[in-house]
Amino acid sequence: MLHKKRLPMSSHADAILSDARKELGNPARRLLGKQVLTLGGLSLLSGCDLSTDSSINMMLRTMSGFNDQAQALLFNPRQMAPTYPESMITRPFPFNAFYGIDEVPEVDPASYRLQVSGLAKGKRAWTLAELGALPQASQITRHICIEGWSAIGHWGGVRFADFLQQAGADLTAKYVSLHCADNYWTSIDMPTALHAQTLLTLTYDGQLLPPQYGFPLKLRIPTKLGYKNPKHIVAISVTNDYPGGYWENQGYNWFGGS
Ligand SMILES: Nc1nc2c(c(=O)[nH]1)N[C@H]1C(S)=C(S)[C@@H](COP(=O)(O)O)O[C@H]1N2
Ligand SMILES: [Mo]
Repeated sequence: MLHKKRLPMSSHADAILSDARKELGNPARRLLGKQVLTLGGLSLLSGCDLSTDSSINMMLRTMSGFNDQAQALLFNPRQMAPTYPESMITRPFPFNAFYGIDEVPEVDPASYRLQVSGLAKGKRAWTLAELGALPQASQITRHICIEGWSAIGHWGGVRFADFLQQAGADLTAKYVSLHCADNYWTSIDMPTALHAQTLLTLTYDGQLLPPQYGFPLKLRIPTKLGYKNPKHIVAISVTNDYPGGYWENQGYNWFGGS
């Protein structure tokens, strides 16, 4: 059963996960009425404290086996990702991209514009100064990469919900796609875009976002896996047509989190 008593983790993790897998193989209705799981909830279920490499890997393997529909049923988009004290920030924070650190794109802040297109009234370009002038928020959350590592970081910026509102986005649209200076792209559903912890970040650890972590703009979504946290964003599009993504089109699960 999914919500069997929580057992001391490590030794029972395998058995609990295999139960969870069987559960997912059953008709979707069996999942309804059961405890709604988040990434954090799944980590408890799997006995993973999200800090042990082997248990993270195990959890991620299980997660990537879930199809989008099963995840949509299991994960509650209103659930909050855990936050952490400053003392737990991972230093140095890891770099990751589909290329090496020496190929990080250089974006000129003066000529930079964030282009908004699609189902939005305010189809316009935003300067960094304009984004910096919007109300700012910050978070210390855990970034989880499907490749099997996680790290806690400190990001600051504009709540994406506020930005979308300011940009005149149609908040009833299905998707928001995000396009990056390195030609990476990903897309998210509107409930995730509007989630209180989804942050259009301009800073890392109180400093301007460093190049390797996504200068000048990274969308931080702590309820999603790393590949759904695009760096170097240059264009945002609001759409009802499924936009896919760089890794998603190569088989990574589109839902990618809670
Ligand atoms: N533009 C862009 N964004 C990206 C990626 C990328 O290759 N290009 N990789 C993703 C993946 S898989 C991860 S784990 C995180 C890594 O972010 P970090 O370098 O800040 O740790 O960026 C995500 N966003
Ligand atoms: Mo990743």
